[in-house]
Amino acid sequence: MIPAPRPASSALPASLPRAAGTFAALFLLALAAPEARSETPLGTVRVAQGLSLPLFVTSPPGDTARVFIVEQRGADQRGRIKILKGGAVLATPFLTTDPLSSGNEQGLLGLAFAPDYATSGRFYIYYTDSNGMVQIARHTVSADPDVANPTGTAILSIYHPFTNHNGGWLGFGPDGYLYAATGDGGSAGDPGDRAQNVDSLLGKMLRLDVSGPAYTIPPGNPFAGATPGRDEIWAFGLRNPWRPSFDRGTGDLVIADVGQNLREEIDFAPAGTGAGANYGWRCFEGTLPYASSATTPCGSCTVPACTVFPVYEYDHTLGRCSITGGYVYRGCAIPDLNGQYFFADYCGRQIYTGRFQSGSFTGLRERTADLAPGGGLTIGNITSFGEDARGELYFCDQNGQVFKIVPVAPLLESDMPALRARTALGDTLGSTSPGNALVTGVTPFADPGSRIRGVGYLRNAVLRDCSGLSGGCLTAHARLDPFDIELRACVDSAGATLTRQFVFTNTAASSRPLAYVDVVTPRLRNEPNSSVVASPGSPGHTAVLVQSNSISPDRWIVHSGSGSAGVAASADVDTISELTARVAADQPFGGDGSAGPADVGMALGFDFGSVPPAVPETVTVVTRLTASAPTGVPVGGPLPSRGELRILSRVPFEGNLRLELYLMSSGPVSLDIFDPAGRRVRTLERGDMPAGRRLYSWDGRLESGTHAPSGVYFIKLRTDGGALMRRVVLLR
Ligand SMILES: [Ca+2]
Ligand SMILES: [Ca+2]
Repeated sequence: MIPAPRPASSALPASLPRAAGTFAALFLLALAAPEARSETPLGTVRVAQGLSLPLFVTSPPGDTARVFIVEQRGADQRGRIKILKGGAVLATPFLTTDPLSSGNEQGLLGLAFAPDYATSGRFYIYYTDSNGMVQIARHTVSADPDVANPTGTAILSIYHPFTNHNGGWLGFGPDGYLYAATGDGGSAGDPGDRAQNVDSLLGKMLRLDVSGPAYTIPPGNPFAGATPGRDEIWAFGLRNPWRPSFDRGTGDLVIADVGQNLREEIDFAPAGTGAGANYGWRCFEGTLPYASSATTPCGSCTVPACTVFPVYEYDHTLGRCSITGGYVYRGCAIPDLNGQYFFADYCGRQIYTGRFQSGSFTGLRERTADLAPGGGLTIGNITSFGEDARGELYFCDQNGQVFKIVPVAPLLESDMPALRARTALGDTLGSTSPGNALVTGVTPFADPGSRIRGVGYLRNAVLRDCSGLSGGCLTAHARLDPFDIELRACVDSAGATLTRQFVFTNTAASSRPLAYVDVVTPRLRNEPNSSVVASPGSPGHTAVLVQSNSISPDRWIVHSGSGSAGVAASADVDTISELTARVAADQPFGGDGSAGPADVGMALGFDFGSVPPAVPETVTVVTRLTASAPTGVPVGGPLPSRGELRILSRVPFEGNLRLELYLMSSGPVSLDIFDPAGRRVRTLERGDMPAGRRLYSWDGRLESGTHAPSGVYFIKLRTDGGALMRRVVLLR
């Protein structure tokens, strides 16, 4: 179990003073500032049970299909990593370690996937081996993505004198370096005075560059090189850091450090800071003086400027005895929890939230009752929190259970960038980087009747993905204060249409203005004048845009939409340079001055005027591809006599697109993927091939390895006997 009951400390003075413990913000042009809203009720669902001492939960970056659970130790003393996938824990572990040491704080303690795990397959584990040594090792995934190669490579070994206080957290920082939190070596009161000793790796936060075969010291490590102290150390003065984390939204580092007998604490380092920080132990337990140190680089424990005190500490009342650190919530299922840090006490089983603000921790709130799972289930001693690829939070307990924190009424699952990315078929306008997300799917505009003025974006928006994809339909739920938005987008292969329906509901107490602009940048023919604009109908009716397609000029896209009664519609077409200029003039957004790679921008606007509270307003937009179905249908022309290409996956596809190539006779072949602008984005095959059948899959990535945006792509097979194309739709 984690952690051990602590022996009473003889170093503790008899009397000590009790220290005092001390939806994304949307940027809207036309709408009023967001109003205070009632908070989403929280709940807990059990997602796994029957595990053997689970004590960590994580996912590889971008892997929204799987959650990995660390088992500290089984009856055979082996640690395991198991995969939760499709609602069940897979029978075959992802990884099984050798037998480990069996102290109740020992075993397999940490797991971190490399930021480039999708391509490198590298991940790192932290464990105590059968001799009690702390080991950090690198492993790699096997050809089966659900199974790791069993044999790892030792990265770092640290002698550990006692069985307790092993630390055990691993995590990659926003700087790409691996951070590892070690404990002070154990026993009680840090008898070896190791946490203050910068020649020891114990009681430290370490920072390693693991991008090469062996680790190297990142530039900027405070004790690197000739500076006295171990080069690996990032920060020191920690007792038993149990579950630090990086805030995925800000890059801030949070360290929960388990105290001795009086104080549990949370240390905080804003992003880009914290090098060489002395978090105080064993000079201080929390803010309470604890003991002297013969090794502190400060020369003495009484140099206050030398110690970074916790931003929050609590005492051992209420049955509390050991902090379990968690995460700053950055998921999308519970937007009003954005920025709230979750943590728990292992012994008292309380769960709390609060917010890091201007160097302090504010708004502490107990969530234990909120998160009671009900249904006869009880939460045991909480050993860890976890964060999945979407930023949703989990926690696990010593009874073998893993719980997920969920909204009781999951109405709001997505913010706007995700909505845009998932729905704008063929539309890559705008960056999907946090803080730079153009909102082209739904956006208010300032001046009714103006052109694209009012293309909106979410200031500080974080790209998240809680959308649901079922059949050919995507559903998403968003909030653009004060409007709730329900989205349903469906691809009809037979009808060759994409139908998007938005239902806006004003949640404010009074009427509010609402306007909707649908910006489409289909990157059609390269010359803007090829666009044909059919004038919008009279107010309250339909607007139609027609453009030809650069890939196949004989085909046409008809973009039409209609609003409810009294809605004014307008339509407009811009070249990309005009669009960029408009966007830059209206809403400059940091770090990305380009509206996107599109050649032509089209905008279709609906102005609802002033919308009363609680009246659903609906917009339906149909994008029709008149000459071909949007799914796997040959683009046209005679098929090459010597080859055939079939799409095996259901389209639109989300993960892997499976293809079957059949060649009648051997010869040169190229198999490439193009975007709608005709640019080759990925090559799957190039060279001579024998006759016969061969399977391929496209993982939805560009040649650079990054994820291709949602949209239309063309798979082009070229043989010496001709070429053919298949059209597919990728939805993220
Ligand atoms: Ca050094
Ligand atoms: Ca401290």
